[in-house]
Amino acid sequence: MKKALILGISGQDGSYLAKLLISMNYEVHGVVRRHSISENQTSRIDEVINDVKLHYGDLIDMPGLFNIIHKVRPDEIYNLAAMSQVKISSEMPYYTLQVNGLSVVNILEIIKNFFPSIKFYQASSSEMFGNSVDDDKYQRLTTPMIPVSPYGCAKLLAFNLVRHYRAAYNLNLCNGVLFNHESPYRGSNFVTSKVIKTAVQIKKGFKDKLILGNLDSYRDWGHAKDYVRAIKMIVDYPEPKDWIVSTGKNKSVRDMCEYVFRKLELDYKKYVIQDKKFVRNEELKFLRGDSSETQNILGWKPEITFENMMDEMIDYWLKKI
Ligand code: NAP
Ligand code: F7E
Repeated sequence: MKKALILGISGQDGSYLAKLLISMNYEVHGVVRRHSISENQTSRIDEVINDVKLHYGDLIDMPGLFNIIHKVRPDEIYNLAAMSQVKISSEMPYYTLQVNGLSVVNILEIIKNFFPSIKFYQASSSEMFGNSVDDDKYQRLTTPMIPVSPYGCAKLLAFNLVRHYRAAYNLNLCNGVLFNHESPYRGSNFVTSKVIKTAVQIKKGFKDKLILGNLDSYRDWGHAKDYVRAIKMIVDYPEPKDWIVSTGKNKSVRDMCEYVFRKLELDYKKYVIQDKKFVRNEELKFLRGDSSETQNILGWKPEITFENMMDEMIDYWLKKI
């Protein structure tokens, strides 16, 4: 039985990945942080709680991580843990750099010095590109990476560390550069969940407006379930390297609002207002990834459409509220 250690198992992607690995007969271990409300530690993994082994830890606690890795002896480590909200990263830049960037060197040092056979996956992000776009209006691995947030800067540090340790020490390390991906488990301070949750509250009469920031930024939105399938295929590929995971299609925040409100038989123009409180200091305006190499070599392709994903999230919030 292979063993996997998921850092960030309680997050959106961690919970989908845990389910996938359990279905593949893995012994799944995960690191959770201590919360004062203990239910919050595991609310997204309640369904599989008896099938995973949890360990308390934190990415910035290197001795703690060493002890977990030493005890578990995983075949694979998936680093999905991060302070993952881009706007909040401007409010806590130092912490974001520590968790999302510097902590990765701790894990890489542990692997290099003690467990060099471990396969390591790093959750890299399209936020690393900033506003760079190729002439054909796609981002790919060769597109310059000029991040526009502390989050993006930290992810770029980790991305480069992984690339460097792989080349310098011949380790089995890979980066998945994933574009935005959503699901019913998406935190409600990310724009898709925020829009859907608030639109449902408006529909049910609990709210009368939705306050947003920039409506004209474009995102390449896929489904987390499809993207964790790609993560596993990346780790299983015999040669460790870096990959783009995206749908290749994008929409504006405005298009997304229009779709969600229309589905609920509402006109978004009557409810959506803008406030600079939600506008970013430096906006990333346009993301659309070229994942053709990933699709051609790994045989991965996204299966869930944007519309099906939105409908699933709308149903989820209609039942929850
Ligand atoms: P998420 O829902 O915010 O989950 C993040 C996970 O990291 C949570 O389990 C969180 O634990 C944990 N975490 C945060 N700080 C930690 C720390 N200091 N020590 C240990 N664990 C910590 O994020 P996600 O959407 O699943 O994304 C997974 C990864 O992919 C992240 O690294 C994210 O930056 C990256 N990524 C995401 C996207 C996307 O669109 N979703 C795209 C590209 C890259 P708590 O529950 O305790 O907070
Ligand atoms: O914003 C705009 C906002 O917070 C999307 C993370 O998973 O993907 C995610 O980062 C867009 C931005 O995601 C609001 O300005 C407008 O243009 O849902 P988001 P993100 O910043 O793209 C990347 C790939 C990651 O790696 C990250 O971890 O929506 N927007 N009004 C708003 N966004 C939010 N959150 N709230 C608003 O009110």
